[in-house]
Amino acid sequence: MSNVKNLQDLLKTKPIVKVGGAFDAMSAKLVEINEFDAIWAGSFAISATHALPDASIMTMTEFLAVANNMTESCKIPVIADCDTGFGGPSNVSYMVKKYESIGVAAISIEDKTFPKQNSLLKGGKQELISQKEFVAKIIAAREAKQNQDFMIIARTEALIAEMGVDEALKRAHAYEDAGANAILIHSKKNNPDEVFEFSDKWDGKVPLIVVPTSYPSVGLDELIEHKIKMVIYANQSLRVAYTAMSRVLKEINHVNRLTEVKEEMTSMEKIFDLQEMYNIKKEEKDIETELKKLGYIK
Ligand code: SPV
Ligand code: MG
Repeated sequence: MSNVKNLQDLLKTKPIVKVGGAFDAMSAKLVEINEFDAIWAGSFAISATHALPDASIMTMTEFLAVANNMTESCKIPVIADCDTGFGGPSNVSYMVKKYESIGVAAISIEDKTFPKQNSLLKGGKQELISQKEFVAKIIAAREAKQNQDFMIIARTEALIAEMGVDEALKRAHAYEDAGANAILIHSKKNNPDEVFEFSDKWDGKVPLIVVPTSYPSVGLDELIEHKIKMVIYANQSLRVAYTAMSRVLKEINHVNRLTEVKEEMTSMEKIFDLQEMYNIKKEEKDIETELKKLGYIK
């Protein structure tokens, strides 16, 4: 089954679809190994791993290459965070073709101005383009996709821009009418109240998605109760990688010998498994057998 179909089926059959954030092929594989339903290729985490701001600095081609590494190494669906769509409707059209061709199951675009700044940045610039301009981008995305199951996620930043729940609902309805297959409603509040006000009033047909980074005490049960169909744990893997790496590097730099390091480290065996190192050994054996058959090796 294609991943595109797979994601749609998960949304239909599961009470809530759980998506883990990743920033490269290894973190994406860890999301898969730890049994999430799908992978979020987030612009914040990917920018951070390039030591760059999450502010439309990296190009589409750079983000695409990271997503491609994920789709090549994982079986579960990849959802690509495509920020504002890298320009106007024509850019969105080109972007959808590119992302669909590498096997991504869904793209997410948001209704902010380009260049955007991370939604949770203190004092960040959070300005929206007009509803009409964003509807034009969704139409372009809808027209560009080849597989009807490929998902266009429309993310409204109306709450992030402090424009209120009514504006968010008005935009979400317009985005659904234009062809969006899901709505991502984002919030920077430290409680889920405005998100739940939105979801309780939502009477559209397409599923709702949330990213509870700023309100982490919300329960999965509460999300389900309030009609949320997908939850994205966008950046926790990145943040724990930062903590673990900093901790062990600090220790290594202060010890005389490596055995003094207390930090728990993954064995090389586990990494060999992840990178399928033993496939190389098997391939070598197969080639050797062939070479023997052909008389090159006695
Ligand atoms: C991301 O993970 O890149 C997101 C979510 O877009 S947020 O960082 O909250 O904007
Ligand atoms: Mg992002």
